[in-house]
Amino acid sequence: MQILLLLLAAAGLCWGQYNPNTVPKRTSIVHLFEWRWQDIAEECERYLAPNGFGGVQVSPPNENIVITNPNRPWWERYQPISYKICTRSGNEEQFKDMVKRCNNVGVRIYVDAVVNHMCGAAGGSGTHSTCGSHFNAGNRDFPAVPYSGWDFNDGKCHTGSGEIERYDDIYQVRDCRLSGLLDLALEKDYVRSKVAEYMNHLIDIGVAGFRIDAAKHMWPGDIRAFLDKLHDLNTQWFSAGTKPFIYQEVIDLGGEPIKGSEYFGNGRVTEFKYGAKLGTVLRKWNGEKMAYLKNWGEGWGFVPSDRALVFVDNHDNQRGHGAGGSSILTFWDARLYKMAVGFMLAHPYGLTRVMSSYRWPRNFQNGKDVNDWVGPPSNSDGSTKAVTINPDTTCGNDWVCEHRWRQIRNMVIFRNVVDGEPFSNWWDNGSNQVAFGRGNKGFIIFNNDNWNMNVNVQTGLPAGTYCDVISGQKENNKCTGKQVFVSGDGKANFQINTDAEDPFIAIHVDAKL
Ligand code: QV4
Ligand code: CA
Repeated sequence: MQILLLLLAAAGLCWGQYNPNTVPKRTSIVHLFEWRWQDIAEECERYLAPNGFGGVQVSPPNENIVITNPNRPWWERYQPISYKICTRSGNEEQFKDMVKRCNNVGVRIYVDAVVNHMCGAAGGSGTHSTCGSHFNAGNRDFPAVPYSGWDFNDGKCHTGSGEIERYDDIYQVRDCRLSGLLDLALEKDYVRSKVAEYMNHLIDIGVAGFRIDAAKHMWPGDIRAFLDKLHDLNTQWFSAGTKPFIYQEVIDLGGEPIKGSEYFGNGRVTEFKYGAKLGTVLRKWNGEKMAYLKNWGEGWGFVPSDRALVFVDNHDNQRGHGAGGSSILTFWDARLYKMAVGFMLAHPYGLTRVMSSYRWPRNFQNGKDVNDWVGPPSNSDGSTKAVTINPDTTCGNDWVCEHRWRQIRNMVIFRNVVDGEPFSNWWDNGSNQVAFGRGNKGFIIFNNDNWNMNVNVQTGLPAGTYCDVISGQKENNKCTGKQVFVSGDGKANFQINTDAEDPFIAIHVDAKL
């Protein structure tokens, strides 16, 4: 095996960067957006490990600008000031404690690496930063890194504004400022080395990989260059020679010259078509219907499954930023959202990421949410509120905790149980009643039509009585929700009325009485 790894590594095919480095049979990651490190550490121990989550994507841990107008927007964390581990989520000691405690229970940490840029050109000068580091955006001066004017792309960008003005020009997309953010000169070895130094610091602490923010705005070769400088993962938790998992944020809905496939050499890419299309199908827009999901995955023009990071919504498009548009389903659309997440977690395509959000006071004016900037639940001093857990296991303090919703948590477990099993026994009614199995381990069925469903279908499962893990689960060898009887020939009867709380049923062999 070692020889094979060496050969693969030598051939530059070090496959490690496509592999999330999760412990076996943990197949999903969760984005605990804006959570504090101490809350994530606790969640790893009390919830994520016991329920089979593979890892956590955390918000950018490096020092960012402090913006007071609007008041502490969530997106200030996408405006770096330095690579010090120091934000509203916590300091370096708290970050280290989180990584250790999560790794010790087999839950990995993936860092959102914002390395294409620093703060906005209009960020001003002073110490309005989360660690008090001085900077001067006007002079491109970031002494806490250090970066100076030499380390930015100003001279390389040929648009009048210095910003990206058109996405059909691959040069300005990479070498000009995204929304006015000072664009780093990643063709310089010095800049590549500073980025790698930051990422290596995190790798040595014990993280398992990285989301590469705004990857579309960096040349694939420049990303490759700093990735090649990265250490192998910390052998306290990973076998020697393990590469960091890499997934790159490349928004490619088609129609632009820049494609996700350009970035495959570095790692996986975010497949934004996934959430946009699934939302359209479940909303039955544009004549879409669930029967068309029979060839879901590469059949819909998505990137290959082993290069895809998939999600129903993300922190941008759940609030109208980034890409996906109005079809994106979020926790605000709870009933359809659970169906979408359930479908995603049951289907074999891609590496799945579950979103975990906070509520904010949406305020639509002329179709736009004027409060899309509102940051995490916070105290009067601006500090982020703790995640409190209610007696019914939901979260308080306006943390939504979608990952704790029974239907979603149980489907994370479903995905683990069926891992490696083929997509099988597809059935549909030609409209919005569909079903499919995963080998002989699991089966799911949906009724998204506006009439009741009562059908007998082939599940592929061994005979027996199964607990539906959507309306309940198996507890003390009893079903707390619906039961499904699979007969000797693998067939079962499913009845789903349109007024069901959740119009879908899922069963698997670990939920069998
Ligand atoms: C504005 C004007 C600029 C002007 C500037 C002056 O747009 O023209 O020059 O003021 O300072 C915030 C503000 C934005 C402001 C910018 C710079 O919203 O109005 O520019 O700061 O001051 C997040 C938010 C952005 C936010 C940014 C930085 O979504 O609104 O900008 O953080 O704080 C594309 C990319 C994709 C990107 C997506 C949002 O291809 O990579 O847009 N997604 C990622 C992250 C996202 C983040 C960034 C990239 C930037 O997921 O959360 O943007 O790191 O599709
Ligand atoms: Ca760039």
